[in-house]
Amino acid sequence: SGTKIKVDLDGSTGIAVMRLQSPPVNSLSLDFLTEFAINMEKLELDKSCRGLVITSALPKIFSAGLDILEMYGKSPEHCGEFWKAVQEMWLKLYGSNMVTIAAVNGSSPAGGCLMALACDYRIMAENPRYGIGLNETQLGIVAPFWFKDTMANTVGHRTTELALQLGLLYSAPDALRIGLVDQLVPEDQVVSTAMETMAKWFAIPDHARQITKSMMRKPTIDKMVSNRESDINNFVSFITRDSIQKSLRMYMESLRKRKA
Ligand code: CO8
Repeated sequence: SGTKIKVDLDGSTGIAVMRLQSPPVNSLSLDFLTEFAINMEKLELDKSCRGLVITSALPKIFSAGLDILEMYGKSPEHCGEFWKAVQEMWLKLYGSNMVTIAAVNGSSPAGGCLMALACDYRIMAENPRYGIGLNETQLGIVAPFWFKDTMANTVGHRTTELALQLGLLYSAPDALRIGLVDQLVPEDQVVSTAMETMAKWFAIPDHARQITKSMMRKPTIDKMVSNRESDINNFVSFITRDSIQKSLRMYMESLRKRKA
């Protein structure tokens, strides 16, 4: 198995903890996404596993979202393969039969936010310096329809309209206020609270919960699956445009300048 994600399954509790450990910022590279998919497949098939907690092994950052370097200066073929892997991550997580809880112990922009949104429940560290949201427009790019749908399914249409147009990154308290996360706890209690929360979800019979989850999410998943090829084509033609490549370059430079 790989090295960017560490999974510990406790057979006695039925809970797997997935720790993202891809420094410096847990960006979702093609390698990372491939490892994620393999781990999800294993856990999904493992009858001793009923619940999954996703958290970060890095300080201050849950995930910086998609790896910008996978989208910058790359061939259309590479971009297409990368996008397919991003779709796969979402399909596996949003459609999981397990109880999935995001233990968001740091910042979680864009694709990081999508990953948290695809879980059943989100617990975030109460630190107001941590931001979460779909900030794509700030990079000059557009969140695809299924990012938008996942957000709207969580916080509603109007809030999503504001959040996506303005590319808002919400502080942890604001994220709680709009329902983007479900609960804030002190930083050192994010994972332990996720484990406690899991017990509540485990008290519900799996089959009834799974059918209900599927009923809520299937239309959104079906829509993406039936548009999967065109979504890849759209992404590739959009991301390889000169103007968009220029936006990405400027954004990466702004990240560097911010530091200097
Ligand atoms: N991809 C690649 N590299 C990254 C990324 C990223 N997403 N984020 C940060 N890095 C790099 C930085 O450039 C930096 O590299 P270097 O050391 O070489 O300068 C290194 O990681 C460390 O970053 P910081 O110094 O910025 O670390 P901080 O702890 O100060 O901040 C943050 C961490 C808050 C995560 C900050 O790095 C940040 O805001 N990053 C950008 C996050 C972001 O905006 N991600 C959006 C990615 S796009 C996406 O996920 C969805 C796209 C949908 C596509 C739709 C197209 C059609």
